[in-house]
Amino acid sequence: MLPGYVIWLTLAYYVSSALVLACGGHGSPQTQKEWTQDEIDALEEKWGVDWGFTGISTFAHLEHVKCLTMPTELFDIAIVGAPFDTGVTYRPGARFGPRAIRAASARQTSFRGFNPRAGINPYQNWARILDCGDIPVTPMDNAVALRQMTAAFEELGTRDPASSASAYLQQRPRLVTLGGDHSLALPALRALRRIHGRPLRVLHFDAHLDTWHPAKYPSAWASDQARFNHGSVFWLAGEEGLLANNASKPSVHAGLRTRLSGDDFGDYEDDSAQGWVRIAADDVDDLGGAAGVAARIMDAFGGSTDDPVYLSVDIDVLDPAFAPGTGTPEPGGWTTRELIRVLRGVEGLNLVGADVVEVAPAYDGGGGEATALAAAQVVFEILSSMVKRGLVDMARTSTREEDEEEGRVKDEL
Ligand SMILES: [Mn+2]
Repeated sequence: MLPGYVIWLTLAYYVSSALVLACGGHGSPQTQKEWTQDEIDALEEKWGVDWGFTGISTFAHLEHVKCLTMPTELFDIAIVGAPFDTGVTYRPGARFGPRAIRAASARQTSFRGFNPRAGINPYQNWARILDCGDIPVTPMDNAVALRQMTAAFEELGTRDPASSASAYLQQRPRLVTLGGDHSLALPALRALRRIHGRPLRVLHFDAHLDTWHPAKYPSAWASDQARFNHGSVFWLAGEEGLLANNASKPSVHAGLRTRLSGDDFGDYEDDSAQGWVRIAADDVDDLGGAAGVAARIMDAFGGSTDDPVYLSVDIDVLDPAFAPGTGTPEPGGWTTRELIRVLRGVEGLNLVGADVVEVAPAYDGGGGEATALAAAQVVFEILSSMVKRGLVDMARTSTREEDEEEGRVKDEL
């Protein structure tokens, strides 16, 4: 005996099929119509533009391609989510960071994307910027997750660039990762070290050092796997030779204010031994504001150097008043405006990769999206800087070529 609903469903199917057949005389189905380009264009004009609050959530309404399964898809800048959060020491939840940042980026659109602080619209310039979706990182096994992220970054970063401008400059596509906890910086640096064939310099915004010697987490339960965590990520990178750090080419932390281990400055000594320069959150007062912090950073990098730089922004660099939704909040941080101004002040750096990490929206409270909004703005500033630096590189390269040509002409005279 069939259940009653099956009989009703079967009956409904036959009745609707009969109706479709009966109505067949009204013309061929729309799917078989031959659409002209003009008609398609008219549809695009009527329905193709999204409001900030409409549409499927991608970063800044950018085109979404799952780039890892589409190897022929080219881009100049990839935005990719790494929803990994099983390397945290306090609040978990940054696996929901990428989707929160995408949602909070909704008011960014290419047609209203002009960045008045930078003087360009990164979405309407030479670079093809794609939302490449997420790396499907396992939450079950951190060793596998590390391999997955490394492989994904390397695959995306070795792809040919989309624009002739990038190709002209012989540059690889740039990667901007939405975290995820800070652990993801290790696979990113491993991949970039291989892609660029040399160690990188890091500009690291954070309340914390993240160069903690793993042995400083006290435990009777010895574990090699536990070394890979969000507080030791740059210590590991230093040990692996991924960082260029030495006295003349240091990496830089900015926004520090964390408590240290034990009862001395031992953590700072470990940090200095790995070639880092430290700028504290309080320095924003002593250096005369955000511009002074930016100047100190540029001074440490030696100006607008060609050295490949990885920019890593832990959103906890902001005060919990501005970014409460994060893994390890520390009172006494910068305002969002101060961070934006520091980022604008260092736009001359050669950013080959970047991340915005530790956005844990569950702690944002009240649905106001404060932390994710800040993170989305940081990504916007990073994109602006990457696109702008590309323009500078192009101008410089063509000037150099002209100079060489003129030089040759002079030689002939
Ligand atoms: Mn941190």
